[in-house]
Amino acid sequence: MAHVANATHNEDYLHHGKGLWSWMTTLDHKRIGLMYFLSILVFFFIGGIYALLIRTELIAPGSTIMGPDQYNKVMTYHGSIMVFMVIIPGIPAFLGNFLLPIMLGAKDVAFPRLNLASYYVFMLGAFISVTSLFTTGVDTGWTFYTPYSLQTKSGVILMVAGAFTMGMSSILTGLNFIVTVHRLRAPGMTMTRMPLMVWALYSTAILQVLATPVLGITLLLLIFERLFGVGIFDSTLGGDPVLFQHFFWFYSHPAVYIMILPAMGVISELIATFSRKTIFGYTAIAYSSLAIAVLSFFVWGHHLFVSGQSEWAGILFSFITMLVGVPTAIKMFNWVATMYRGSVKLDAPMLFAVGFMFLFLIGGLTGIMLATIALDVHLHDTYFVVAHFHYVMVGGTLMAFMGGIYYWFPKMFGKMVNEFPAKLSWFFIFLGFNVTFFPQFILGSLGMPRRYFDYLPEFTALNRISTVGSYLIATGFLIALGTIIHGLIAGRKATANPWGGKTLEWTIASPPIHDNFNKIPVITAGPYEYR
Ligand code: HEM
Ligand SMILES: [Cu+2]
Repeated sequence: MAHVANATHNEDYLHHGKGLWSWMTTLDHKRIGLMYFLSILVFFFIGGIYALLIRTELIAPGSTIMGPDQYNKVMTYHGSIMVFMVIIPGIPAFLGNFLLPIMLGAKDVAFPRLNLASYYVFMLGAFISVTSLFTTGVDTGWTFYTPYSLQTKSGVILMVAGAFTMGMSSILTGLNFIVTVHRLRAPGMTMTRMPLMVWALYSTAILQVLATPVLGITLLLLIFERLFGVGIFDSTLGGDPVLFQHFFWFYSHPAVYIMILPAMGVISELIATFSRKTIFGYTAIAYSSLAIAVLSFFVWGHHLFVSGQSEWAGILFSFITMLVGVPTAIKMFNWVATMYRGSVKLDAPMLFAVGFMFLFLIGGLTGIMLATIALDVHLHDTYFVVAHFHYVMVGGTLMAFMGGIYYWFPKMFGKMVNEFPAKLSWFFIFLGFNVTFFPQFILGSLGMPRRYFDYLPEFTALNRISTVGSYLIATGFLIALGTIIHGLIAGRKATANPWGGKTLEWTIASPPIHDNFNKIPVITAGPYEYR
């Protein structure tokens, strides 16, 4: 056995071990990353179908394709799938797993078995959540707010137990990444020589490990309360429903940074490579990731401005929330400064990076608006909020995710995708996104509430535009899917470094060998040495 393994060690990781079983039992971080990719892709298309159902219902006032009960469920599944099964695991578990060890000059993550276990725990959680579909369904929205989530007769327990389980997976991945960064860096790879993607994944991992347990406990309490009537959140039993909101957002605000920090890491890599320049303000970008991670623990109250918290608490949370704007702006300025006088090449990955900067800027600035208490009293729970968080999660995270996929695709599969359809997919996604979500800022400020299946007739025109936009986005993602499948089947062979990147993954073969490196590299300089 041993000599067979030795003989094949220089084979690329895709062919190192054959058959389904060798994939399902693999300890290779690269293969585990790809297994996440496939799963997340499936979830994303299911979540996307729910999105299209929502928007189609809202194409006209009154009931068009479903009734109010069904709408609430469709909206809940859309939100829960997209958050817990797509955007939280997306970049760290897929791109992170694939890249982190390679970027550090390591053969694998610190705990490969735990890494595979995390994948199965994630799938188990997803499975448990999905079984709730076979009950009467969940209609609470992805936030599971009490007291409604205690009263509604539906599969809340299953959905929540699934989210709890996926949370476990997220914690284990975070733990694995933290230890990997501290223990497995190649000789000479000091912390300040790590690629910015690694800094972002590291900051994210801290959040995953520290914040996710709070969600876990909260969801367990919710399950206990439903099963045994223990009286924690239910006021008729002496509990406090607002306590749930505090607990929930103590996790879920950091969770939005679990979604966006890795995206910022991807963007830093793309901007450096496609501007052919040493990244401007490396240290500032690296530490601003940590600063965002720390600050994100002290802002949760901005979700409770109108939930009856004290005025002082509101003012404090408002102030701290605005502080997050500082490290975020530091990143923005440094990216722009890197592009300035660089030889910028607008290949498909870079188009997504530029799209990210544009859309995330709008998402971020409208966040500052929402952090202003007086404005939030008006905008809370309106479509303004829906537009804001989609600009962050889709305009931000998903754009970076797509850019990252196109950028690292040649490394992963040893093949190129065609530039033209890749650019075309960007065009449809970018255009469709703005057509869908920009009108929602206007709808929200005019007072259209979110989470309703119906609206007043005067909101019809803007809603219709928004729905057409969602079909454009869907077209864009279908083109992207086709581009990727075509690349897999018929793509040109990729060289080791097709984009001229400078980080370690571009020094090894495409696709990499099973052990990543023939010889562990010795690092003598920073990650972006262009001249
Ligand atoms: C790409 C096309 C998408 C479209 C057209 C779309 C559309 C919508 C719509 C119409 C709603 C209902 C808003 C409301 O009534 O409150 C909604 C809710 C939501 N969406 Fe999306 N969405 C898309 C993608 C995503 C993605 C990628 C995410 C990932 C984070 C996401 C996360 C959410 C969340 C968390 C909610 C809130 C659900 C709730 O209130 O429980 N969406 N979306
Ligand atoms: Cu928040």
